[in-house]
Amino acid sequence: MTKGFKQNVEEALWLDYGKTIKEAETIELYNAVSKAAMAVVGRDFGEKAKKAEGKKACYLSAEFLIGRMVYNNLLSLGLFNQFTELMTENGVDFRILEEIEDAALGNGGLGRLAACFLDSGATNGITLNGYGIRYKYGLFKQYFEDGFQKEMPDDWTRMGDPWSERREDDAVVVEFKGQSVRAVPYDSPVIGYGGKKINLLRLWQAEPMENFHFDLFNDQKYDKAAKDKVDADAICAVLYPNDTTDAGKKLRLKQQYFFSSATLQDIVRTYKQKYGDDFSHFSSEYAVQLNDTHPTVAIPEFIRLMMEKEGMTFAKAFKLARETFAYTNHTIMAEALEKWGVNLFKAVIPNVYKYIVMLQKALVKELVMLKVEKENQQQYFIIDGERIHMARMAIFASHSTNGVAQIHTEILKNDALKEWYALYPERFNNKTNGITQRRWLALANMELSGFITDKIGNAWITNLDHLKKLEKFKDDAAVIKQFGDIKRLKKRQLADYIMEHEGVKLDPDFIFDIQVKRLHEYKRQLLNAFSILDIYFGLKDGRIKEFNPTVFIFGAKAAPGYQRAKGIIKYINEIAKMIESDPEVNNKLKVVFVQNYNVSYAEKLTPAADVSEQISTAGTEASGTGNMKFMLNGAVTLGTYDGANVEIVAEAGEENNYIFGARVEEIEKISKTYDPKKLYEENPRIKRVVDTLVDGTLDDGGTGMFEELHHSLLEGASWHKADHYYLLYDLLPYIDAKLAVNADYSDAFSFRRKCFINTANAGKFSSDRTIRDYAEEVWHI
Ligand code: 26W
Repeated sequence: MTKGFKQNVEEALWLDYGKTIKEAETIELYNAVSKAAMAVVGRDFGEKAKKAEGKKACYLSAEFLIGRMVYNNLLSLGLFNQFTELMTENGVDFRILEEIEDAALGNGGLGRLAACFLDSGATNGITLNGYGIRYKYGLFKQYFEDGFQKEMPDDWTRMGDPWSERREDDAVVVEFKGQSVRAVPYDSPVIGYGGKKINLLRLWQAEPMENFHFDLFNDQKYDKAAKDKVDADAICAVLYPNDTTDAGKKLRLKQQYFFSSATLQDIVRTYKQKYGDDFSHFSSEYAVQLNDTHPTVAIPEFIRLMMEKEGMTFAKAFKLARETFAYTNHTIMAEALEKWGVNLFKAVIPNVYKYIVMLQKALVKELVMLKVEKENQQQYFIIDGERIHMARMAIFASHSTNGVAQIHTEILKNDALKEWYALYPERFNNKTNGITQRRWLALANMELSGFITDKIGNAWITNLDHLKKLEKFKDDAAVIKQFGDIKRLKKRQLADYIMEHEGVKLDPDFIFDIQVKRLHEYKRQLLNAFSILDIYFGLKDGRIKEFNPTVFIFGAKAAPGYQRAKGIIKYINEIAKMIESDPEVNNKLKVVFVQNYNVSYAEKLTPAADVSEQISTAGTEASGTGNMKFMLNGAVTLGTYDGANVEIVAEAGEENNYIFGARVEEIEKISKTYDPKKLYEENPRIKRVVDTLVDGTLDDGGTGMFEELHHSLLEGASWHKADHYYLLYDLLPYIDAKLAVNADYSDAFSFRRKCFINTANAGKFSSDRTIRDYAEEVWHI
């Protein structure tokens, strides 16, 4: 079979395009390679995955940030080497398929986590199938114009989608008030490493019940004839439609119901093929994991299906729901805790609202039974006045609620969800996030992979704890040197890539200090910017004398409607420009903000970092997963005591990382009396950097964005107090830590040794461990 792969590629090329490998366009090559690999997978993978023996976990997620699929799938199938050989034989660089675009069906961490989990499920022999939406447009493409973010649509299937199969025969109908649509599944294989286990990623596409109303068209009512299609298309058009208006909010809710309902109908149908009307085995056949609250409407939908179609009582359906569903919380940011207006909900899915009312009644009954005083009950209400609280529903009607890092779970238990923890302490548990080492080391950093395998064998690919065996080399100067040389090579490669894509020249002898993640105030990219400005002034004033040349690299997308985040991007781009044009410092300091940061860019950036910036305000970043990718690839973390950083330094040692700033307890203590203006007025260094926002040092093109940022730090706004994320509070300790990293870099051996120890202790952060914990403790698989 494997011998045939190369021939199959050539044959597919010839049959479909009449071309040889040498003649083929990239896209043709891509389609032929994918097709040949899909032939190895087999057309029946979807059926097999759906009907796999034993309990099946279903991961319901509004996002799957898969990135580029082809290399990963070739690796998993054991075809990667044959592929590269075939290319080499024909004089083609195997990296040619890097032109193929990412499947960017997600925003950030939550979506990428879903993708890592699927990889780990399949690799570990656990049936874990993903269910979501086949968006027509993924997350927007970003570019900069005069330093401002601009957005372009990401039509990711424009060149085809050879890794999916349309499964017309499995289509189901989803009903909204005044609209019915067909949900048609597109199935992609999730191939476990070694190719033994293949799970399923099923993405639903909304289509009109009838594609075309011939009669209307005949009556020359052309718009009407096409209307059903337009309305169906809207459901899957984009990820997170702008929800500033009611129409946008409705569309969001429609999306959530669309994929939740389709998935449950699908699961119930498959179940019934096996057990008929006997639902006594349901919760030992299926576990449903809700990836944040986005698919929570699946719970009342399940109860509806059981009662309306299967004639079950509410009590029985509710019990089954609780046994089946589990909920993961990914953030405590208030604005991300979903609530729907009752009227809006009723206008979209009145049929489901009924079951939410039943859940609310069951809740009150249980509160009484658990002896919660009447005056304390309202904080639990699923229907609370005019709002439906999705997180409350998810906790109440499931058997498990988990956070995604130890500190995050503690905050859920003791603060954000403490009233629920008091009620159901046994339901709360932690599952610290992880990343798949197949993509983030084996594929993204082949040089380091080769080095590691050379030292300790290749068992780390499926058991990352093996990395610990590297520790015995930590004082071996030759090994550390080799490790450092690989880093230098990855920095060289990134520099070439950035030259090509951004037109910016980087020197691999600089320190590569990288902050890449969604743009959000709590992640504090602005704090990083301030620290760079202080260093810049320090270098010019002669306050900073010794300084190892450093490039600060940023990558981030700002949500299109998030003006403050866009202001921060512009600000950093202006800083980059100012420093670049200053001959006094531009040989030591550099700033580059790369455009269109995505999974594929992350695969280039992560291996090249010396310093990983993880500087969120303590208590705000649920976990972070970028922090783990950098650690695995041998960077030191410059970060706060937040999210998974806490566990990273517990594994790799505080002495091998750079932790600074206020901890959660300290922030809590000062929050009432915090006065950023006082800090600003009393400390000239703070004042100087903050005032670059308004004193003409940097120009926001007349938009008022910088002024607004300045105001938000010193005066606040109606929705947030001044400097809500404590930038000014942490600024000086942060700069001290940054300068400490910089000074430590001078001793190459001891710096690389720290990096090496980070890699050696990254075992815990494999998503294989996370998934095994979910399987055992939540899904009981
Ligand atoms: C309701 C709209 C919405 C949707 C998605 C708001 C916010 C989001 C985020 C993109 C959610 C997200 O990505 N959260 C991240 O989840 C990661 C995986 O658990 C964590 O590592 C990150 O800390 C958390 O921010």
